[in-house]
Amino acid sequence: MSFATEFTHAICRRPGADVTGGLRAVDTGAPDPGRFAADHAVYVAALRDAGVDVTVLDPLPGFPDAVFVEDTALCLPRAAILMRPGAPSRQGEVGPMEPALAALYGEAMFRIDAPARIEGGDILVTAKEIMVGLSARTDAAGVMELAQIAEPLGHPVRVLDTPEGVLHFKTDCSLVAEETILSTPRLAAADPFPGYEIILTAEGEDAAANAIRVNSHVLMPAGFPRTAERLAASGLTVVPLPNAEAAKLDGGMSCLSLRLTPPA
Ligand code: CIR
Repeated sequence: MSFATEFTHAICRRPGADVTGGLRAVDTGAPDPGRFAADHAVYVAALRDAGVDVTVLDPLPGFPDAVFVEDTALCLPRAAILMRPGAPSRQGEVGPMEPALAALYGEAMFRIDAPARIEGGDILVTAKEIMVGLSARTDAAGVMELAQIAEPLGHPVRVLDTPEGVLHFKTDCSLVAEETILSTPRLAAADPFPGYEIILTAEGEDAAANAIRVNSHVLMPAGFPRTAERLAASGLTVVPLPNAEAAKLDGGMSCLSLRLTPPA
């Protein structure tokens, strides 16, 4: 196991009442703040069950998407990198994340500067590389700045494409074991993961692709039984979690936390 699958800490932020105004590609109705808060509590409990110490931040009024903390930073073993979200309404979420990260990383913090744009949801970290998907939220300048910071820290950066119409690269894939990626068929079609074992989401279950490996558990959205079976058949311990409210805002398992092990 490596830093890509093993973590001691996580940071989450509770959804606020204004989560109803979160960004969404297709409007299937606003999430219910009470149900979202209940799902979030279950998610935090699952992280704790997986063995991580979770910092839960208060809601951030005025930022309806602030519950999706993953997009604000990238946490590596030796440093945290503050992102610069491509969604203008989300750029103000980064500053308020800084103190929580500084408490764990001290001075080992970097930031992506304007005008580059990059969101954590487009970044898949494995032990041997960092993959970044270009998307409507992440541009080439963002990838270049990330590479300038991450490569000297020992993480080669590889740029890929996010499938057309998909919010983030990791909407369609997850690292579920050291060298095993869960992917939608539409992303895997371009053979973007040479050298990795691939588990495909089952037909009609693309929305199961955003899962997270946390220590010995794989947290995935509930409601995708055939993909869950495929993961279990590979020997993985699957924890299905309610995600209906976050899904209304195109959010999934990875978006709801920053997972990390602070530098010693
Ligand atoms: C957004 O559109 O930015 C939010 N409604 C969803 C962000 C999901 N984040 C993620 O996949 N990392």
